[in-house]
Amino acid sequence: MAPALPQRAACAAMLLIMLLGPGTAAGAYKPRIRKELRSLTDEEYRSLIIGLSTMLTISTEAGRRLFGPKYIGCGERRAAPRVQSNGHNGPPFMTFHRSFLLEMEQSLLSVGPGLKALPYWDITLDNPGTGKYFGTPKTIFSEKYAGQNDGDPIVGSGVTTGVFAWRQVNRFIPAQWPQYLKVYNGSTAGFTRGPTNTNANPLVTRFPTQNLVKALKQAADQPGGNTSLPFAKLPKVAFDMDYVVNQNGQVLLRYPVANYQRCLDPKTYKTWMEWNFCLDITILATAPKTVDKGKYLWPQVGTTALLHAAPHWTTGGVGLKNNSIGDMFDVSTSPNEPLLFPLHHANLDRSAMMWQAAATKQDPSMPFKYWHYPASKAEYPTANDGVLLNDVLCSNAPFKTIFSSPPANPKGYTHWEVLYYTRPGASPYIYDSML
Ligand SMILES: [Cu+2]
Repeated sequence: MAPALPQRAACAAMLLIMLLGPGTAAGAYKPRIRKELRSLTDEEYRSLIIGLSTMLTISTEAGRRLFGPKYIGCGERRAAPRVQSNGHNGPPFMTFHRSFLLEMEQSLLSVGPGLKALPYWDITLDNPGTGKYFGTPKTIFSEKYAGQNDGDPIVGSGVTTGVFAWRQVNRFIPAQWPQYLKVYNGSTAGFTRGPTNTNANPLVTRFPTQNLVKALKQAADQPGGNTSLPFAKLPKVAFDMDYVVNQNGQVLLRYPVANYQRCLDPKTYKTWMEWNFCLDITILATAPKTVDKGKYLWPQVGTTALLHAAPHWTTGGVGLKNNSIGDMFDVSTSPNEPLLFPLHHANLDRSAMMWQAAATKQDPSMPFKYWHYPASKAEYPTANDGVLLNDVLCSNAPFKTIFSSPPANPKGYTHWEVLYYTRPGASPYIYDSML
């Protein structure tokens, strides 16, 4: 299919920039450098927490008067309406999260200029046994950072440790969300959680990871797997969970460096979707029939495709009854975990950016092909509405201000624009591991 006109113009501009070099076309190229959480200076970390706390308490309107037009309060920052607008389960996973994080980063920087860029959380540094910070005061599961991996059983697995200890999830107030009511009405328990999440704990919740292991084993023991779990339909996934049990009897999922690195190889994972399949087991489960799903699971490292899921699962967990799930496990509203959510997804974006850079080095025409991001249903038959290359990203709650140029379509940026504006050599930010 011929690209849409704005896309052709963008291709021409991209060609010019590649020929001249980014520095020649638009002045010296100085992207923000995103660092690992534990590499932040004390001042940067303080600014991050002040920024997050401010965004959780001050509305967009009030915040813009104080901090300028890039500020965004938690009401708009929450993912739910956007998730209902197709930010998951297919090609848009990373264009959505990249945009979401960029919007958040710009807001954080406007609140706390001591922060230079959004940090990321490298889960492999906390990997039980081999992670550099595992068992040290610098582990993310410490008082300084996110608190314990499992919540406190005395308060129904609520989070009572870490920098955001005792934080409450907002109740859903329809009058606060008039523009989104068609797609989002809060949880059945009346909180800003996913529509089917019955968790009634007002505290941010982290159910024990051992519940999850139990639930997955039960699913695996059922004939044909548990059909309510999309990933359980995948061959041999249900379930070779890779975990250890610590001296307190807590289950900790493992995610070693080799798994993270595997997804970066453009020789094995040649296209945008192949990288996605490596990263995310749910995307793999919803892939078209023609995709050889086993390629991404076996005989390779079985849990590679849990790079997205593992931190959600181990910190969110499940309640084992009535579809009650922990906040980080809730696909609609996991930003209720103010530190873990953005930093984990920045780590996924880091993988995407490194893969894109490696794929471009191998084949310099990749940016012109948008890394083979699907542009039509013929290319990706299981695509939902709004997720193809030229579609407006999250049309129910679109992104309109994340780049310095306005969107070509006044309704909001499209997936190709996100890929275009964040391409190697032009993105407003990169990661320290790319230097
Ligand atoms: Cu996620």
